[in-house]
Amino acid sequence: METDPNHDGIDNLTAYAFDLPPLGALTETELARLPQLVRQNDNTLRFEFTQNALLTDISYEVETSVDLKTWELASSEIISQDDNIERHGVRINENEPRRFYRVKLLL
Ligand SMILES: [Ca+2]
Repeated sequence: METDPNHDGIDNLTAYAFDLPPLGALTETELARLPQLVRQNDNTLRFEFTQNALLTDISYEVETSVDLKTWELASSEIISQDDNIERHGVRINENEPRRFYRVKLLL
């Protein structure tokens, strides 16, 4: 089975996890559900992503690394909620020269 039938670079598991439609072109609003850095009104940076609280067959772990080799768990907090759709965020310390973040999906 093809994991990316619409060839947009987002496989079906990722689309499912971040509440995106698996087919068709994604809107800007839908794309914003994917993990990304978001500049806040107070000029701080946050790593944000959206998850559907009703999904019980998948879990999310935010990981962080300084070298892309060793990863450690980071804690995210719910920054907004609209029914079952939760927006999660991790505050970025911009005093650090470099740090990477990712969301690990666990089935
Ligand atoms: Ca796709």
